[in-house]
Amino acid sequence: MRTDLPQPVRLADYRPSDYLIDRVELDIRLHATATRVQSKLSLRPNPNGVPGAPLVLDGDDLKAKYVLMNGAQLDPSNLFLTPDQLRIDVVPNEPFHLEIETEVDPTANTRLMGLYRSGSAYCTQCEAEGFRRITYFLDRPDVLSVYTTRIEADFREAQVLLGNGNRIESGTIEGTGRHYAIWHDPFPKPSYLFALVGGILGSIHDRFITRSGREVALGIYVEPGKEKAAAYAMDALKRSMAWDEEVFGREYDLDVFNIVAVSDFNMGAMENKGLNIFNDKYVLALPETATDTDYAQIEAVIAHEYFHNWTGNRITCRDWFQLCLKEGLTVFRDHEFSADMRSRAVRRIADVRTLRSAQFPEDAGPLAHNVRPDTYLEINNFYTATVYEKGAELIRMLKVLIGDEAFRQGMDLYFDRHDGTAATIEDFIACFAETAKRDLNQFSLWYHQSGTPLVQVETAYDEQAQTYTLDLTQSCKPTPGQETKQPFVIPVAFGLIARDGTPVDLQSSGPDAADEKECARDLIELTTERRRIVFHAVPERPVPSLLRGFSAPVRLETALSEADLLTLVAHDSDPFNRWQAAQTYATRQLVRAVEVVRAGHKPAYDEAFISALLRVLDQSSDPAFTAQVITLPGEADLAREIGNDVDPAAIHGARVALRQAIGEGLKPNLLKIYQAMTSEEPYSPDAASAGRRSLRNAALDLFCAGSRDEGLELALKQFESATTMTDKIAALGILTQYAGTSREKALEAFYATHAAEALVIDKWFILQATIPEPETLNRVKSLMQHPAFSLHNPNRTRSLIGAFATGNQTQFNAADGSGYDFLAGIVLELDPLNPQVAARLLSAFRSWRSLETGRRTFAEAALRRVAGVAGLSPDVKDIAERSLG
Ligand code: B3K
Ligand code: ZN
Repeated sequence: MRTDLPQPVRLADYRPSDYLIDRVELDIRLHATATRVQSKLSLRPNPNGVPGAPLVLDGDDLKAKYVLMNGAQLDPSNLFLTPDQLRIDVVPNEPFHLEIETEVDPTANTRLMGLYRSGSAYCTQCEAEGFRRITYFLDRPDVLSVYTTRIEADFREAQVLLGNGNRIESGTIEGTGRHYAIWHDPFPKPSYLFALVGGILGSIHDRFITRSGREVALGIYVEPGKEKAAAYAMDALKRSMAWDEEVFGREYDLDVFNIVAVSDFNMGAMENKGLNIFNDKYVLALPETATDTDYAQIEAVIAHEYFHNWTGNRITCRDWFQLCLKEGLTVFRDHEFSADMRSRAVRRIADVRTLRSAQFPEDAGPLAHNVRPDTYLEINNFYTATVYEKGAELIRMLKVLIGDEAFRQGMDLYFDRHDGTAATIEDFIACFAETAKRDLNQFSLWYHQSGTPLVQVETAYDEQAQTYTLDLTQSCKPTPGQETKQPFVIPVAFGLIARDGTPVDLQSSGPDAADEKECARDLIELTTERRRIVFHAVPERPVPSLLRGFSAPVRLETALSEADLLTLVAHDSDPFNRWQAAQTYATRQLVRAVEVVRAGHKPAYDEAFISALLRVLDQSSDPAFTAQVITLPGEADLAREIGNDVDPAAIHGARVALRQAIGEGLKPNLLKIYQAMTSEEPYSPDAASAGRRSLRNAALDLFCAGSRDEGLELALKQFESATTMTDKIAALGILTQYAGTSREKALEAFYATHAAEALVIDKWFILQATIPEPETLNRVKSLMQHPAFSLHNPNRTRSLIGAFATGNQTQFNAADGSGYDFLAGIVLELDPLNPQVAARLLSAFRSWRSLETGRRTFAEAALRRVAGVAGLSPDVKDIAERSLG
């Protein structure tokens, strides 16, 4: 436990390390409670550092056995050792060696950082600052070293021994029952990419021939008996490797690429060089245990970690402020990969949904921060949707602004110029400024200013002059530490649509000279606070389609009429905006309905919207897309839209009523779609088949909302006969939303069938935690006592507690504050065990200021209760204090 108060780290204070470590030789003898780590370091003074500076190595909770410099003991007056630091004041001004032995206890490591155990296996997690929990080191990303790692273990405990790079030797140690393997990674890397695994594991193997003809041996290691469930991950890996060669010209560089799936993992996965370690949720999939969404996520996470080999590993970050350099870019790359593997339009909609639900609230609340932060107390709290998802949007925007060709050239230049180094965002942007021959200073503001810009658009049609005018304005609310902002460069992709639904030819509509460039590219660059664009020779008032493809991460406000929105739903050539127009329409109705519900009345819904949905259903040619269109904005989306004085119960009531109206209005059509989308074919996880299942289940869900008894009967039938987890969990999800004996029976039956599959039981936890009824809190509390639950396991904790806090708007935000109290209590209980997961849970309070007064008061009290506890981890303390602001 750290006793010192955490000090803020500032980007402005960055200094190169005074020392560099060229080579690291590790000898790690695995033992359940007393693992010995011998580390031999080849150091030298950094020519860019301060000559004669003391050598300060980072540690975290370490026990040192001995320290030798150039083979000799150090004078005790020259060596300062604590669990958190090793300092040598007088250091030779030439290359030298340091040998350190530490002892660590992987079994007692509940934080899952450093060396720990997942089940009986040994594994590591070093990003961001976990390597210092294994040995003393210059644990910072700009110190790159070549590692050789010898791993030794009892053969009965760990038959498989894996490390970074290529295996160069292995053998047994006579008469001891122990064996060893030596791994060598020729690519210099920062310590956060170090990894090892030891355990009894099953595996599947394959190979990939790179485009230059090199053979790479691929292995995926899983719990014995689960090998079959790794086949899809292997397939996704090979497709990722081929895609990165084809689209980014990036080839894999080692002879082996291994992935290990473990059950205890703080996040999704980790891109350690040549040895990715994964949360098994993102590896294991069989049709009867994983949903289509699981398959899509596995594909995306496998790709993401693989893509890090170039964006993250070959070129790493100079310091942790540059996190988005590898994360935003790699998310962008995995989004592009998924778009190429599946339907681009449907992926874009899904990615924007995620951005809006995870990142927009961050940007609108007390935890708002820059995509590239300039200060942090605990870096683990900055692995956020802002760094990842908004970071990815900035790359996408850059590509829109400079065009595909200059973008690809800029990427090539970046890879050439910075390979083997630790780079910054400035280094990255400079490459594109060069290839696009364009000043990107204003674009860089996106990295330095937090908050979601608001773009407001007014339109005017002058029939006499036959002109059409767009007036665009941008603004951005203050965020913590940033009262005012400079205007952003905002690319607004657009088109105009005539009333008959045909696109208006922008070239021939004779734009003002100043706007010609915009019309040629179908792109308005909004670089100032206001901008006016006038189109000439426009024979009738058109409907504008703005921000096509969600060309910038902004909020858009237009004064489009309901009729305009319906024109877009029916005719926009941009599928994203067709979907968006339907969402906007539904959002407007729902926001109005919330007021009606709050006033104690029953809201009415307009028939035009329901008829528009009917046309979408009837003309459905892409089921996955149609499913997105008929899925209403969620309760959290509406809360975000409303923005202040939020009453989650009224939002829920309004949404239930609209769903009911749609279900009733479209009853025969929904049933028809449900039947048409039923398939007898054997399961395939491909996008088209998954799309049919998603439309079928979305239709069933709405059907139930309108015709409860008939719907529940269908759902029960589907639940009982389903052969895929997608259909089974969708049916159970519907049954769970309606109180009654069929719910409890179905939940019991589901548990009985899947009790042995922890990842499936997670789904069972999620469904129960998100029931929008007052009894749910008690249900969650008693599920915490269930033998399948453990606060020690992050997946279980996220499924039960996390789902309650972020997926159950009415009950987490119960008017009596009980949900807030509960979460505060859990965070305090979890903090000593696993501060990273505890801090993540606590961030569920991030929108507390937008609640109505009663709830706001309770939420604030719960946050204060947490903040007031002595001995909090830096992780939880940081989130609690920033949330209170
Ligand atoms: N780079 C890791 C995240 C590490 C999180 C440390 N708290 C996974 C990823 O983004 O690929
Ligand atoms: Zn990543």
